[in-house]
Parts: sequence; C-alpha cells; structure tokens
Amino acid sequence: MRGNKKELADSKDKQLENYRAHDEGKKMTTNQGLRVSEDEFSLKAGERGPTLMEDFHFREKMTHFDHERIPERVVHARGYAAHGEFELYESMKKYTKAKFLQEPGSKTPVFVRFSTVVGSRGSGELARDVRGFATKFYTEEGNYDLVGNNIPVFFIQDAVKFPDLIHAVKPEPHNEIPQAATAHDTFWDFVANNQESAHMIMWAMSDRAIPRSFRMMEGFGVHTFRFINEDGEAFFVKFHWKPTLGVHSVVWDEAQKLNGKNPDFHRQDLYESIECGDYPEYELGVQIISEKDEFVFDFDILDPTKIWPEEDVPVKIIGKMTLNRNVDNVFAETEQVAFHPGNVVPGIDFTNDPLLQGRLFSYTDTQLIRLGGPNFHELPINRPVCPFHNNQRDGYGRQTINVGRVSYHKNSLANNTPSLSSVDEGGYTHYQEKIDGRKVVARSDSFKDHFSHAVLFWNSMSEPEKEHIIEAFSFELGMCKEKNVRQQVVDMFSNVDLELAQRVAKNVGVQQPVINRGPKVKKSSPALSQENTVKKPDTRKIAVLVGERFNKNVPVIMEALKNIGTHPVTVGEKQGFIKGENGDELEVAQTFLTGDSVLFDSIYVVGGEDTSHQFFESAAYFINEAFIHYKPIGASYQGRELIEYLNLPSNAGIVMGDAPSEFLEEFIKAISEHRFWNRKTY
Ligand code: HDE
Repeated sequence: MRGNKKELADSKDKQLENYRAHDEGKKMTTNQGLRVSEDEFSLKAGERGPTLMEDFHFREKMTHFDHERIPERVVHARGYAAHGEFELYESMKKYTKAKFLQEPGSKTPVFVRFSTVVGSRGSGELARDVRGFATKFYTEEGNYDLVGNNIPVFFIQDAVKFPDLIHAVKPEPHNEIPQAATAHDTFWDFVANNQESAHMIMWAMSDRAIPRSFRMMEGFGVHTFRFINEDGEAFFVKFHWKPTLGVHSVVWDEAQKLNGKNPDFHRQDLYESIECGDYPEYELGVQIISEKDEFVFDFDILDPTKIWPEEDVPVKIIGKMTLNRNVDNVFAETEQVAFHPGNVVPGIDFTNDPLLQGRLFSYTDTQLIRLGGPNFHELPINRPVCPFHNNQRDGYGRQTINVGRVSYHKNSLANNTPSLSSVDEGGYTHYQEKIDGRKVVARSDSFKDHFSHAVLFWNSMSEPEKEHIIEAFSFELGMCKEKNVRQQVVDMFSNVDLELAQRVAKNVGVQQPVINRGPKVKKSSPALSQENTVKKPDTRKIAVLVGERFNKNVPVIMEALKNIGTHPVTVGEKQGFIKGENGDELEVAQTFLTGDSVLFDSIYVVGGEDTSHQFFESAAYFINEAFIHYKPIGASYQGRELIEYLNLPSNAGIVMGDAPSEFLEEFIKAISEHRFWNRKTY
C-alpha cells in the first residue's frame, strides 16, 4: 500500500471495519445462518423429558461456549489495549531508512497493549510489578513491534534464564500462593542467587512499579537495537516513550487498597480517558550511539541490565503517539494481538544482546500454543495494512484462499512469483555485522558488573523515593518466611547502599550488614527521579464531598475545575440530587459506599448546611485516607470546619479558602504537585 498520509493513518481502522459484526437489530441465526426460533428451551422428549441429541442449536451453542477460553499469556496475562496513531516530528533519515520514520507529519496507525507481568488474567492491576508497554506500528512496509516495559532494564542478561525467573516469581507451585506478587520466598531466593537482577530490583522496589495510570508511565525498548540508513551505515539505538502527563505513582498502601476497591483501576482509567477525549500521549525518544563509540562507555552497551544515562546520551524526541480509540471487543483485539520483538522493518535490526536474541525465538513459539496454530497473523488485529504474499499454506483456521497451484519457490508456472524484492524495492536484509568467535557457553566479562547501575539508580532518588524503596524491600522481605532468604537479600543490597540494607535488616529481623563491598559510584542521573517529572493538573480526578444546602459557589468552582481539564466528581451520602442554599441542584455521582479516597487524586471538602453526623464521619474517613496518602486536600465552607475539627498533624498540601478565585489558584497548584511528601502524617 503506497497511499497518501491520511489513508495510511486510517488504514488499520478501515481494514478492521471489514471484520466488525453489528448484531444489534438483526435476526438470530445459527453459525450456519439458519434462523433460530427458540433460545430458551432445549428440544426434549416430552415437557419433563431428557434433552435430545438432535437439538443442533443447543449443541452448537454449548460447544462454542465450552471452547471459549484460550490459554492466557504465560507472562503479561493481565493487559489492556487501545488504538491510536504515531506522528513523526522529525525525519530520522540520517539514522534509519524505516519508512515510517522519514517524513515529518506522517502518521502511522498503532495498537498498544499495557500489562502487568506476573498475575493471571483476572488479577488486580495495582500489583507491585513491571508494566508491559507493547506497541504495534502498522507501517506501509509491514508491522513493526516495539515490545517494551515501563522499566528500562531487565532482571537477567541471558534469555536461557527466563523460565527460571518466571518460575520463581509466579505463585509457588505447591500451593499456588501468592497471586500477582513478588513478595514471597522463591522470588527473593532467585534474586539473591542471581545477582544480575540487582539493578532491576531497585526499579521494581521503587514507585515505578506502582504507576498511577498507564497514561503516566514511561515505556522503554530495554534492549539496544540497530538503526540502518540508506547508505548501510548502522547506529545503536534505544527507544523511550515519554508520557506528556509525566511519570506518577500511587503509594503502596493505596495500591493494596485499590486492588480491593477497584481491581480494574488501570484499565478503567485508560478506557474512560479515551472515551471522554483525554487521549493519552507519549513522545517517542531515541538514544543513539554510533558504531565507533561502541566501547567508550564504562559498561557494555549491549547489557540489558544497564541504562544509557540520559545525561550522557541525550534522548532525542522524534514523534508522538496518541491513543484515541478503545477496542470494540477485548477478546478479538486485546487478547488475540500477537506481539513479537522480531517484527521489524527495513532500517531496524537487532544487536547481540543475549536477552533479545532469546526473545526472538520465544514470541512466535508462545503464540502457536496460545492462538492455536500458525495462522494467527491472519487475525484482524494482527494483519499488516500492506499486502502479504508467500508460499506458506494451510494449518488450523486458515482463512486466506490462496488461488492457483503454485505454492513453492522457485517456479516457472507462476513466473517465479511471489517474487523477491531487492533492497531498493524494500526487501529486508540483515545487517552484515562481522562476527569472529568460538562457540562457547559463556557470559562476557563486560556483563559481570551487577551493582554500578543499581547504585547509580539509588543515588538518583530523592529522599521520599529512597524511603519508599526501603519500605518496599521491608514489605517484600517481610512476606518471606525463610530467614535465610531475607538475610541473603539484605547482604546482597549492602553492595548498593549500607544504610538501605541496614534499615531493611532491622525491619525484617535479620543481621545488619556492616560493610559495603559494592562499587563506589558517586554519579547520579536526575532523569531517573520522578521528582523531576512533568507536573500538571490535567485529567486529575477530584472527589467533591458535598451535602445538602451546599454553598452557592460550589457549582461555580466545579465548573472552573472542569475548565482547566480536571474531573471533579460529586461524592455524597446518597445517590440522586441534592439542593444548594440557593436552590441549585447537583447530582451525587458516587456515594461514600461506592466511592473511596483511593480512587481519586485529590479531594475537595465543601459539605453543606444540612449535613448529618454520618456525613461528617464518612467525610472524615475520606480526608484521613487522602491525608496519609499525601494527596492534595481542598476545603471551603462547612468543609473547612471539618478539617479544623480533625486537627491533622500537618497542613502541607491542604488548601483552605472560600473565595473561589483565590482558592482555585492555590488548589490547582496543589493538584499539579500530585503528592506532598513533606507532610508529616503522624
Ligand atoms: Fe517478554 N514475553 N520475554 N519481555 N514480553 C511475552 O509473549 C520473553 C522481556 C514483554 O501485550 C510472551 O505473547 C522472554 C523483556 C511484553 O501481548 C513470551 C524474555 C521485555 C509482553 C515472552 C522476555 C518484555 C511480553 C508471553 C527474556 C521488555 C506482553 C506472551 C528473554 C523489553 C506483550 C507473549 C503483549 C510477553 C518471552 C523478556 C516485554 C513468553 C523469553 C526484556 C510487553 O513470549
């Protein structure tokens, strides 16, 4: 397909339209097209008699139902996806010939699936875990998949260890406990005995592992890939997605409560944001290292447990992805999408990162069992938007009807077609890297430093982030029953920071290490700290606690909050309408039973003149929760009295005021801040 810009941007949606079925208003039929006259009672021998085998409608309906489930993904089972488009800002011609990265302003349709790694398909979404961030670009040269995570490094350096890592982190096999959690003995036993995981563990214990929203997390390609330009020149490249809303997280207590209050919190947030036009946006960045600089760094640039510090290798922003359409059907699209880091286009190639090399095998292999055969590329969500022709044939569920008798290469009967493409015609050629070595089962010496970047990460954290990491380690190890495992992990992380290890040791009842044998790294990377991220109020959800005879300014303030792009939601005692002091009405969207402080970014307490004691009790619970989670709290009118009555131990992030414009200015600033870590909560 060599269409114009607009056509390319719409091409995936148009293609999917051919497969959509609109059942509403139609007659019910069997899968054979036969109209159905009865769908409530099966065919029986007499009204109270047994069901008859000849009831083909019953048999078909039940058989289909019996086969509805497919195996969940062995990792990343719990996920949610959306459609969108990627727009290029700046041509990458100098570095790559990939067509979708040539012309500024060009748009490519994309499909993105976010996921947790460890839990089953129905698990809570606020697990402390890595998040998958997989993007399929439907380019005119075929599908390009950037199958990344929200953490830029990985636990292991060689794919051969992946099954071990996953066996260790999944629920323990003798009792299948715990679900969607790393806080158990086998995981931490793996960590202590496979110390290449040190850097990744620092990230996993940080706030990055409990994101506020899929819309507020970064994505990383993790591996070092290769760009190749028209002249055949190659560059090393790392990919980054940077959310325009910044990188934000929840606190651990909140995450645990959210899993109960709303285990769908992240998918609902994504779904509703797209439905209401708050389209999530991520800028695509690349870090590029030229081939001649391969060995100038004090780490191996192919090691997936290392980052390329942004201060040393700047991230060049080259385009923006906008997610603007929810799926029509979660199974057909989100569940059946098949990503593969090996789906590349001319101008993008692999490196010898041994983790990446192993992934190139695993993804097709897993799709074969998960999607039931070799034809999963024909599923609508997986089809490229450009034509595809080859001599592959048959297999379960084959849909394409290949016409003609030739299904082999080379041939004379079909003029030797499908024919091959030269490089100039877009034929893919692998980069001709020169390799000289012996076949060995080994790890390169340059991969043997496991702690320098773990220390770099620790050095880059702000004080509150460090506290959160210490708490996370203390929670996770605190859940391990084997003292020996706790001790080994504490000893391991004394190589990162002695105080970190000592404080965790104290919390989990093991001996405090006394020496740091780790590398002496002084460097830090400010880009790693969430303290330095983008802070704005956009799309934040505010619970407005409101009661009967509310102040006349309340609707005015709510309107103003809406106008700046936040989402105020009324929370009260009962659903239905309440009246203001001047007769205005407000509809209560959520009650104290259905809503909860953890579901909101901030709360605004206004109350009313006729609120009951029960209202005050429930509102006090909301306020206390928001307070211990460091959230901005606003209060006006009767709400101020309540805050004063509660006598909270700190007023950081608490904005009080009755005059709408002054109050709003301060409150909006507080909402942008997201959390007030300097608040004393005891
Ligand atoms: Fe994956 N990974 N992975 N992974 N991965 C899968 O493929 C695997 C790794 C990632 O939303 C599986 O279709 C191996 C790194 C994402 O559908 C499987 C290794 C990164 C997703 C698989 C890794 C990822 C997967 C399971 C070590 C970040 C979800 C189901 C060498 C760069 C994609 C599937 C989606 C899924 C194998 C490591 C990202 C089994 C062997 C590193 C986002 O094939």
